[in-house]
Order: sequence, then C-alpha cells, then structure tokens
Amino acid sequence: MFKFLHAADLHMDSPLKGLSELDPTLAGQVRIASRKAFEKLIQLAKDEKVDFVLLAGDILDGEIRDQGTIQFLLSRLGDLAQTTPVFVIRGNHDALNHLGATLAWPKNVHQFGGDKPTTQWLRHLRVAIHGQSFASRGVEENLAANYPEPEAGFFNIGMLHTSLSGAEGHDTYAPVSPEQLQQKKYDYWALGHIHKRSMVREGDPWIVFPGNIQGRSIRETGPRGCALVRVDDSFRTKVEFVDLDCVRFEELVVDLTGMDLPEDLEGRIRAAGEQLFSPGVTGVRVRLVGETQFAGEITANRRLNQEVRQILSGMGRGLVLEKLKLECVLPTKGASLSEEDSSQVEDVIKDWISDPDSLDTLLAQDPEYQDLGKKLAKILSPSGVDEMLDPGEFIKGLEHHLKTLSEPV
Ligand SMILES: [Mn+2]
Repeated sequence: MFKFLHAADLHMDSPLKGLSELDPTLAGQVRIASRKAFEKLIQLAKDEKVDFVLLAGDILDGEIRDQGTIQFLLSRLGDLAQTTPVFVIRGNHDALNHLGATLAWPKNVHQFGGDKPTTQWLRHLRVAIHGQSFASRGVEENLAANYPEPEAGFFNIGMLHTSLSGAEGHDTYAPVSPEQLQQKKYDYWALGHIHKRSMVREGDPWIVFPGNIQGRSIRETGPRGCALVRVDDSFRTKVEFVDLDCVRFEELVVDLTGMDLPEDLEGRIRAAGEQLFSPGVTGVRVRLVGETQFAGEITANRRLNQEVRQILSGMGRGLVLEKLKLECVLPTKGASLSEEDSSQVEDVIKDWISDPDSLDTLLAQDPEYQDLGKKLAKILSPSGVDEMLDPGEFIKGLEHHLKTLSEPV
C-alpha cells in the first residue's frame, strides 16, 4: 500500500483580507498564516510517512513581493525532499511565462513542463503521474484531452489545474467535464484551482479538489487543508481531507426571531458562536437576521460593532469580528397570525362588506371580536396594539387590510 498528499492553491504569502483591526499578536498570526499552513502540510507528510506529495498549481500567488517567499518555499520543500518526492504543476497564478519556468527546486521536486503532458513513474509503487503546467496564465483549451493513455497495471494519477466545466467565482481555465476526465480511465485526478474542497467523484475515478490550504478572506469560509490519500495493494482508495489552516473565516448567522429583550442579543451570539470550531484565530462575519421588535433599536445602536467585538473576544476561543451585518427586520405584517386567526379575519371582513353598520356594534359588544382586533392590529402595526381597540380604528384597519388582499373577497 502507499499514501500520498494532494494539495493545491497554496498562494504562498498572499495576504489575508478583512482582519485589519486585529490586535498586534493576532495580526502577526494572520500575516504568516499561509506559511504556517504550509509548514503543517510538510509536517503531515513527515508524520504520515507519505510516499509522495502532489501540488496541483498556484503554489505562488503571482507577483513575488518578497524573495523570502520563494526561499521559504524551497527550504521547506527541501526538508521534505530528503525522503519524499514532490510533483508540481503550475497554475494560472504561477504560470511558467508569468513567474519564470525555473525555480531552484530541490532535487526531489519534479515540475511538469508546459508544452505537453508528460508522465513520471514511481515503479516501486506502481504509480504513474501524468501532468502539465500552465505555460501561460489564460489556458483556455482542454489540457486533459491530450493526457496520455493510462499505464496498464499502474495507479494512474492525472494532475491538472482546471475550473472543470466552470465554477462560480472562478475564471474558466483548462475546461474539461468530469465525464471527459472519467473517460481517461485514470484512478485519481489531482485537481487544483477551485479553492473550496470537494470530491467531484468518489471513485472510478476519484476526482478531487483539495481546496486551498489557508482561507484568505470571508469569501473562503470553513476549514482548509489538503487531501490524504491511502491506496491499498488492490488500488482500493480512501481519501480524507485534513485541515491545515491556522486562521479561519466563518459566517455566523444569528437569528433574533422572537427575542424578548434587547439584552438577549449577547446570549444568542454566544450560543451561535459555540458551534464554531476555531483552529486559532477565526474571523467571524456576524449576520443578525430574523424578525424582532428590537430591529430598530439594534440598527440605531452606534456602539453595536464594539459590543459584538467584545462578546466574541470574551468567548476566549480566538473569535474576532470580521464584519457585522444587520439584516434583522421588524416582524412582518401578518406573519404572526395563525391560519385560524387569518380565516377569522376574512370572516369579519366578509361580514363587514355585507353590512358595514353591524360591525361597529359587534366590535363594541363582543369580546371575541375585540380579541380579534388585537390580533389584526398585529398585522397592521407591530407596535400599535392598544390604539387598535377602538372599533373605529379597527374598521380603518380592516379597510387597510382589505386593500392589501390580492383577491377581492
Ligand atoms: Mn488557479
């Protein structure tokens, strides 16, 4: 049996966005997050004693702002390369013509060329790895179409940087459909480019995006890492995602529906926050949603940002506020009426239409109708329940409600 790691989209030293107001200690962690994640990848390779490592493109982010980035990458890969072969393809961000074809890769790193697909063999493992780098940034043709036939008796891996048939939020590169990949009769497609981890197919063949190793903004929420792949002697394969990120981004949706007191806001945020797992630092986008009578009060609170920030940090779990979004609203008119009440309102309206005068009397005398007045008031005005007890007002309310009905009764 053998094991390998499949990672992609390292975007080394790419800055993390949306956490600018962090205290200096946390800011330091955020700055080195992509390097930390890469170190964890190397450590995982050592701990698991994997037989080889695949890096499926966008290892570098593009512009090299700092030569230290490359030195760091090469030195850590060098640690590994003493024992473990590493196979690299270049993607759109680190295309050969963009960043230069030659990096001083350590000896055991093999970089696939960009002219045509080629194959590397690990004969002792019966593994054949096929791959091609991006020669330039905008590869629009189906690279996989030219990949070689599978090597009989070998575990065939195709390394490819691709958006497959297109994915939301990603430019289209080296397009190919999962069905076309399947037709190649390989065992495992080690893909890169899409930053969200996914198993496009779980066998026959495996088609896997490991995602990036470190999320970079609120657009990249959830755990990030690589795929650890175990293959037995019959080539039966197990794929497991392993988290490597040190800084995470999460969206926290806090539903304020039915909140009885403004002070309950903290409890609701805390309860929702308890559900988050933080690997160290987690940038949290808090979205306050739902229907609450305090919506106006919440929106008007100019200290709210600061308060939410404190609630999160008070939880002691490395949660920091990325951004606060106020999406809660006053209770919708009509939403608080049960079906039974609604039909009762309809009945009242019908009575009123057939005999407008009778209803005034009815409202004044019948407690049941007064009660209904309160219920109707809820639809018409969430805050003005009491004034609606006046029968005249109730009639006005009914008139209003009648206008809002789509069908005349
Ligand atoms: Mn890419």
